[in-house]
Amino acid sequence: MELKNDDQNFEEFHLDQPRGDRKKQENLKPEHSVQAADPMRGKCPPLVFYILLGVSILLSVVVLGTAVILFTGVSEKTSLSLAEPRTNISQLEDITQMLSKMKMSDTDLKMEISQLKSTDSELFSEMKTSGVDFKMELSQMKQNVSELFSEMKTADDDFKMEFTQLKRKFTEWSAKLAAIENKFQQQISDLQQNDPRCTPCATGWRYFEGKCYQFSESSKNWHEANLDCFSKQSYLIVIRTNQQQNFMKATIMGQRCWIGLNDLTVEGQWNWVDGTDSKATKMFWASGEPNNERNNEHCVEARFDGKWNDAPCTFDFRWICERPSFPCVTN
Ligand SMILES: [Ca+2]
Ligand SMILES: [Ca+2]
Repeated sequence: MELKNDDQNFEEFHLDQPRGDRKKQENLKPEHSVQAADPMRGKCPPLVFYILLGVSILLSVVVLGTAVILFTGVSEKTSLSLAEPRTNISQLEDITQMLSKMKMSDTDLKMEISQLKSTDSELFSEMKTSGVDFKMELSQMKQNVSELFSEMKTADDDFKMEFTQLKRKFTEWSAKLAAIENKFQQQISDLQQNDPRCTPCATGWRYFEGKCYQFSESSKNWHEANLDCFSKQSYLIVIRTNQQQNFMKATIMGQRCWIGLNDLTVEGQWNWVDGTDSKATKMFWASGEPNNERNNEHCVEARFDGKWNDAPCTFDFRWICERPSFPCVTN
């Protein structure tokens, strides 16, 4: 009751006061009244205020930080979203430039390929032309060589034929000459056989059964030996009897000598140089002879043992010349 009264008095007091005074009074009233009612109430308001203020500041900081973060995120997103188109445009421009360069390179490449094709075609054409020319030249050369070989073969055949004919004629003439000389010498011998001044053979010749023989001191081929005998009015020895064969064998004393037998005219057909028929005389061939080895043995030699062997006419042997004896030759 006392409080109520005090309030009422207080109200009355304020009603009686001017407004300005009343505010002063109002401001002063709680202090005085609280202090008067509860001495602890004067200390609480500042603490709450500070707490509230701190909370408010904290909230403000949180809100502000959140806003800043959100704003930053949005800004970044915005900046990124703005930068992407620029990057894409730049990349697109780069791709466009690359495509343009590739197109130019492709055009250049096509031109080079075209030039290469043209060059290749020209080169192939030139090679083809050269190949045709070369084939023609080669064909012409082959033909020339073939003609040359043909001419050489013809010339060789003609030469061989002429040589064979000459040899045959030579042999025939040799035989005829020897036969004539033999006959002539025989006639002389018959006319002068009783002359005591005569000797059968000239100096250097050996007499045997009506014939004179000379043995060479050197070696020559068959044709040279045959010519040597002709130059001495004689011929290569003609062996007609066993006695002549033994005389020849004993005289040569193991040396190989040409005799006047050959098959130069016809292979296998043996002829004596004086025309004596070989079929009418005895032959003294060595065992296995004549064998015409390598188809090149056409002249006959007397071997070391006196047996006969057909041999190449180009071999060099000694030789024996034969001629009829001269009953009336004076030394
Ligand atoms: Ca022969
Ligand atoms: Ca032989």
